Amino acid sequence: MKAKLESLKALFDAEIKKVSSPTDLDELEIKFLGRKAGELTAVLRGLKNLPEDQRKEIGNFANQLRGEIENAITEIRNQLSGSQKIDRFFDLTLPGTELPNGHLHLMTKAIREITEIFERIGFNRVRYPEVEWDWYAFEALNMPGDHPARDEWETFFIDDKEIGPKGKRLLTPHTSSGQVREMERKELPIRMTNISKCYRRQSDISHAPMFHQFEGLMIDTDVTIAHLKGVLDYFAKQFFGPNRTARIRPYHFQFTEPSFEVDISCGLCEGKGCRMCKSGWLEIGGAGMVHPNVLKAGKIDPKKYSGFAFGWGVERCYLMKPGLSIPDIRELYQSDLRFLKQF
Ligand code: FA5
Repeated sequence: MKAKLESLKALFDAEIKKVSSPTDLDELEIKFLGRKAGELTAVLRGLKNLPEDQRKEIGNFANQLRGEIENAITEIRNQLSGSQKIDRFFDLTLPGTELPNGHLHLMTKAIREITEIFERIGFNRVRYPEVEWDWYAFEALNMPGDHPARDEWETFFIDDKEIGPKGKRLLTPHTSSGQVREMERKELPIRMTNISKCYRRQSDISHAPMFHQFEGLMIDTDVTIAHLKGVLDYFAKQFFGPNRTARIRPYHFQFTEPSFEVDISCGLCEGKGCRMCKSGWLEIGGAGMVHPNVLKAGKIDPKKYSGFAFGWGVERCYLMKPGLSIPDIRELYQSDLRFLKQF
């Protein structure tokens, strides 16, 4: 048996020298180590029939030989694949593999566009906390603790029991919470846009539990509704197109007096009324003249100063742009690349 193994070794050493391609090597491997008809495999299988005293010695020798054959085959395989790479024709002029190019999320683009439009007329972008005190989100905005108007803001509270000097903590349900913070922080006059995430216990095709609002606030001496209307018209033209205008309708908010709802003329019928808009106008959000109680909460004298504020949803506003048709607002936040790549 040992003699048979030695002749196998001599045969392998001779044959591996003749190998010149991966196919030759595969054939050699099968010839010696193949599971069915490999010559060394057959010897290894026969070990169990040897007398006890020979089995150990011959077994060791056979296993050592198998290790040597395996190593030699691996080494030659590496050499062959290395040399193949070098031999292969390499065309330097071919274009490289292009890495996929990402792009900004639709809402990031919208926020940048809105920021720039207001910057051009001197409104600077600010940001205030998303985890807010009840005081800034409601109390300072003329909505005392048990006021029913609070229900309209379907709020997420952080911990109902934890009440500090500024009330409970909550996820801010609107960017109006930045109004009094801005009044506390800044010298007058104020011209700010606060664009931020807002949270409400709402979820359907036109409501997302997390969405964005942008809030405009201007406070100075002698600010009137005419200034508000001028800014709204300016925004309508810059954001939606030169033929669009804004209109205001009476409404009610606790923190503005008088209060309005703002509509933008429909882009399809330009205010005449069509199947899409019915009335010729599309509702965009709320606005009004800052309530004297809110100015007082921000330590501003309402006899000397006045101001306007407006607050709209970024998503709803952007989806009103011509040519965009998104059936469910929540799709914006499902991170589905097939959807997001379209924009
Ligand atoms: C407010 O939040 C007021 N703070 C707006 C305001 C500011 C009025 C300043 C006066 C002065 P309202 O709840 O209507 O108002 O929300 C304003 C806009 O936010 C809505 O018109 C809508 O575009 C958007 N919005 C509200 N809830 C959601 C939601 N769950 N998902 C998406 N957009 C929403």
